Amino acid sequence: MRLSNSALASMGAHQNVITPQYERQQLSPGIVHLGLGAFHRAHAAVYTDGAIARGDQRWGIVGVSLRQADTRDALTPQDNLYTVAVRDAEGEQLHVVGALITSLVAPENPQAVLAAMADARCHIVSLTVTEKGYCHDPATRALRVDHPDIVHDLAHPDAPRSALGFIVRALALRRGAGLAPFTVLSCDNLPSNGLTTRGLVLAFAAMIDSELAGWIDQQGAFPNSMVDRIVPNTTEDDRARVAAMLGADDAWPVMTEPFSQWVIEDRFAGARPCWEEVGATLVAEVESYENAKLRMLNGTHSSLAYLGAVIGYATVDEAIADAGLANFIGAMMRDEIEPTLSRPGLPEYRAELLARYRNPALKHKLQQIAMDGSQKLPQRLLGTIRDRLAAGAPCDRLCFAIAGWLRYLAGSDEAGNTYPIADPLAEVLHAAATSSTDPTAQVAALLAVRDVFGDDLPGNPQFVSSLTQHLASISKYGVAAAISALEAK
Ligand code: CS2
Repeated sequence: MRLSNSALASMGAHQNVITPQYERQQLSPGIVHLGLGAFHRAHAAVYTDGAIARGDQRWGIVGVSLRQADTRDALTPQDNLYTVAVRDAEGEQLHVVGALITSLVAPENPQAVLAAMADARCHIVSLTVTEKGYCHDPATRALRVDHPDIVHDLAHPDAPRSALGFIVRALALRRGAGLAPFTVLSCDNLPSNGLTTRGLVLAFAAMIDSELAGWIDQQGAFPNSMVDRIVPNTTEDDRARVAAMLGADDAWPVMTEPFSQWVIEDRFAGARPCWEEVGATLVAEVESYENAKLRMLNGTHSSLAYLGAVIGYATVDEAIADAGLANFIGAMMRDEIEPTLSRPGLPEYRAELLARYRNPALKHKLQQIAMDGSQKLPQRLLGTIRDRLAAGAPCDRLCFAIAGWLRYLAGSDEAGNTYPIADPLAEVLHAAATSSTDPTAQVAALLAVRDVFGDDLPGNPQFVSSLTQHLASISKYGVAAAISALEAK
């Protein structure tokens, strides 16, 4: 039996399975979400499902995949129902989410996406399109006017490909129809994600119509938000286990941890769900939360991913079980990241992160986190390094992690097993890691990628020499011994 509305109706109450207790047919399309991946389905959609369950039917989600048809193909035959499996050492809880009402595939029918966004009932367009989906330069956060999707969307504004193209065209349609703009809610791991999105939308709109840009500037809303939940890719084993527990086949359940956090700046252009009643935090200022999360969680996640993968570990829990790596990551947070942050409770946050990494049920692949380093490292590690350098404070572990990335980019681990580098800049990065065996030359080649390092870091002698020394040590002794040497200093 396949998961569906009728299957749900015939399923008895199960322990450990929560199902929608509301009339799905009554939902109206209040949110259009761009980027219908596992993260959205395990995070914001769960909060929205909770808000709907409290009686507000305005918040059905129209999910949009900007590239592939696979999510739509999996979910449409099951009435857009799907399961969130929450797992840890204690066990597993299933939550069947009913908030998604339609799944669209943008390249097949951009008009349908624009129509949903321009619908008077739509108040919010949210996004999880990953860092590279913003078509910006990661070091400066400026719009890349030479990005192929941006070039395309400027030439064909009525059949866009990029998230920015869809947002600007839909806002133009709303303005033409005398409607208010929707709120644009970025849920990606970018610093000041709302402000960054606003800058990019305005830059793109100004290239099409300056009056439109002025209207968006005046009436639009782009709240910042901090999102946090670990969501590994779903495997065939996960599908089989969920089917057995649920008593119905779900073609694409999503896996996650018990922890979930969403901090949202309360600045909306129109209505919004009462997410604060179901666990989200609505506040006046989000940047300090975002910075702490990006630097503490994502910064150490990426460090673990590169260093752990080079050693030969497959998952986060395997890597953090290595005492040398765990101590290194803990000390990196305590001594080098926390002093750059202004939030209270950082030692407790650190302990909580290490405990989340140890979750043995998630099997979160290091290679999943390792992808797109060029888009991630500026906000995860390089900003922290800049702050430490400016304060004249040590940042050896942070630099060591960057050296670990460079070693990772060679494309094989210390046992000689190869893996592909998934990154929009993969070619130039792999070339930098392999063009020479001399660490000084490798570092120079990597730092030439100004999109990542900007113009300042490549000219900073302390940064360059620390990176070079650590790469030399990793190349000569291996990651584990190089960490021991560093910590013995
Ligand atoms: C991870 C994040 O894949 C990655 O780059 O660091 O997806 C991380 O799991 C989430 O941001 C946790 O909130």
